[in-house]
Amino acid sequence: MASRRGWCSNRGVDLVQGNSGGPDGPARPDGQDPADGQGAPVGRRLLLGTLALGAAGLAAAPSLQRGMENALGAVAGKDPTGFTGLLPNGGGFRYYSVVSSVPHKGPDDYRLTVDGLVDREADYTLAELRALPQTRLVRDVQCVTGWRVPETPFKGVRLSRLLDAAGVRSEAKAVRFTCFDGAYSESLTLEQARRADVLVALEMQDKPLSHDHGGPARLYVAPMYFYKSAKWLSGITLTRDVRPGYWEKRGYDVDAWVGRSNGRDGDVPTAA
Ligand SMILES: Nc1nc2c(c(=O)[nH]1)N[C@H]1C(S)=C(S)[C@@H](COP(=O)(O)O)O[C@H]1N2
Ligand SMILES: [Mo]
Repeated sequence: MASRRGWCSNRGVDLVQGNSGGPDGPARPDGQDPADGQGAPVGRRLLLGTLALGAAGLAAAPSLQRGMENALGAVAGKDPTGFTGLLPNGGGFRYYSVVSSVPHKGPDDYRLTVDGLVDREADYTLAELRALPQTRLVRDVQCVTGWRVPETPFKGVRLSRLLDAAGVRSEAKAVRFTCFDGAYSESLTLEQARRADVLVALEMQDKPLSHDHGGPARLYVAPMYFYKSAKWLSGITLTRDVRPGYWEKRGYDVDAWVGRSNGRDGDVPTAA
């Protein structure tokens, strides 16, 4: 478990990390409090180092960004998986981003590319994605840090449809996802990616995906912890091997089945 210390070392929101756990349960997959220092001298040191860095980062941030962080900070809980605040009217959802600001994209400038080990590269506009057959799924959303939102509808295009359209070459064994926030990434094996409950989601809770929730399009991987569901999706690349994503390079499981990974065996699976 030692390798998992210090996951939270990223944003200025670390400034609010005194109240570990927040209103929604344990802050870490193993339920330990990273700030209590008990049996975790390294974690404690890392957290304090982060506090200093976070404060410096915040002081240097442009004022607009600072304003946003303050607004979020007012309602922020704490969480190791990124900069977080409760979303107003979010029905229990938390807002996550590993960067402090993300460009807004819509029908005029959103693009989703499919490339890598494919026969036909593709570049979809939002209108083109909307014109494809849509699949609606209703499952619980489960974050690896403990919070869960029951029966949340997601709707969008099955990822398998986009893969089939691109003609996946036989050498391809995995899929890498990139995001227009410029920082986040995710990955799935090809077999996982072809599951019927993996979508490029355009709607959540029966409304177009809001910017905060990763709109206009995000990945939605129903059977896995929510960090697999990359927001602001912009690229789908077929690769030979699984390339660990942003959080996976920082200690989270690549195969992130709810209830069977990340040491969270008590979670009820979100899909069959
Ligand atoms: N691009 C991007 N996608 C992301 C994240 C992120 O920081 N950036 N955080 C992940 C995590 S840890 C969670 S729990 C969910 C949160 O989604 P929400 O902000 O819509 O609640 O997004 C996942 N996808
Ligand atoms: Mo998360």
